[in-house]
Amino acid sequence: MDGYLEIVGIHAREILDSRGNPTVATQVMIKDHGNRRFITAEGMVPSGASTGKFEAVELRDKEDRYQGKGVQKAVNQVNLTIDNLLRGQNAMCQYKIDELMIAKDGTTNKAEIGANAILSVSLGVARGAAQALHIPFYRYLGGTTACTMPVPMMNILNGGAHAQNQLDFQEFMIVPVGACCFKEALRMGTEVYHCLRRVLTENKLNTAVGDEGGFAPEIRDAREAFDFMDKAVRQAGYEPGKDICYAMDAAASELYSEEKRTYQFKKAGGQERNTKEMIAYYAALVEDYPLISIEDPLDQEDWEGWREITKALGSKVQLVGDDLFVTNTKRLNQGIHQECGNAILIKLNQIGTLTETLEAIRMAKRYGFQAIISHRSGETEDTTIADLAVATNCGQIKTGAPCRTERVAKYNRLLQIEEELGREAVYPGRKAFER
Ligand code: 2PG
Ligand code: MG
Repeated sequence: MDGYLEIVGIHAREILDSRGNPTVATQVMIKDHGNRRFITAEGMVPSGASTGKFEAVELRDKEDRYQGKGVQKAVNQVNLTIDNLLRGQNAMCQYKIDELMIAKDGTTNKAEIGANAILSVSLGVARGAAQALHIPFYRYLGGTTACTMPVPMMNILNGGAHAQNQLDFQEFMIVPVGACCFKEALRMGTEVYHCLRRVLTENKLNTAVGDEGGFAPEIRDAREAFDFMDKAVRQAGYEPGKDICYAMDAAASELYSEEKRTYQFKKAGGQERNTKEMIAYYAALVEDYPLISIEDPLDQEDWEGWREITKALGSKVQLVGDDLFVTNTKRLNQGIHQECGNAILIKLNQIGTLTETLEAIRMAKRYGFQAIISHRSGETEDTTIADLAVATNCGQIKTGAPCRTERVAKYNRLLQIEEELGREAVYPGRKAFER
């Protein structure tokens, strides 16, 4: 039994995420036979607000408690079904463990056991194995080649479903491509963030923050957002386009009306744009600002529109499928073959297991797509995505503003990893966006 990391117990509980909504945390107990000791590790699951239609199912109780958002059913699935299923398994066999859970669930979207239940176990098992082997989590996941620090895409202006303002687009991010290392990138981004607060205050705008820590002022348009960002970047002593570039998440599925086949800018007053007009709008933004990445520019079912925008802008800008691909290799495969987008957003809970997440990243890389590791708008103190970004050498991470502990926890973990890697650490800067 030497070297066998036996799963001896799995226990989940209902905890709260950063929005005060229930989510699942699972502790996995492992018996390390070689060293005759027990290890406990935990996996926590995040939760989205602008969720894609094709994401794996997040099991919610839909009962009175917590306004229907309780996750007691998912907790019970872990404590009864999965505990029973996985006891005795070797925690180092991640693939097998994830396969067993997928098979037990039996649906294509994890609707039976719940992706939240399954993911909490998948992560807890992996973390436990890494702990037992005394190696950092990024090393366990990525092996000896894990050395690339991700370029952070820091969401400093929030709109859409993440804020109660009049901004329809969801996220405006700064990307410190000119930094020499992650630590400097974080400093630069954070300095800009503080300057932005000052710029907004000077303009008598609110500096309360949205779900991902970015400010949520009463602005209405992407151009207004980028103009304020330009000011903040310069005030911090940097040059837009050289030191700091921009990224946005339009989260356009949230704006799309299937009935009218147009995108509706309701928060800002009701303007409508069709697919062609949307593409022209983005093209003009790319001309006028150092915008290097646009996520979900179009609806999750508008494959034709995605083809068009990729043809029009794909050589100039990173086009990221979030709701379009939902970290799902089937959808990614379709996108690759139909030439829709050139990058995929990676969210563990969109698909529900570590194994499938790693498969999606591998597929993206094989076909020259970028992969961006991402948080959800509802987060916990779990820092798995920081390790995942380094492990996979993806080169990009999206984990919010340098504000709110559930966001900052990921940045702080990356600081720790960079220090640990020492001279081995690589910060790709602008190279992370090359295709
Ligand atoms: C997104 C995410 C994270 P949510 O759309 O990319 O920023 O938001 O978790 O609400 O889907
Ligand atoms: Mg998104």
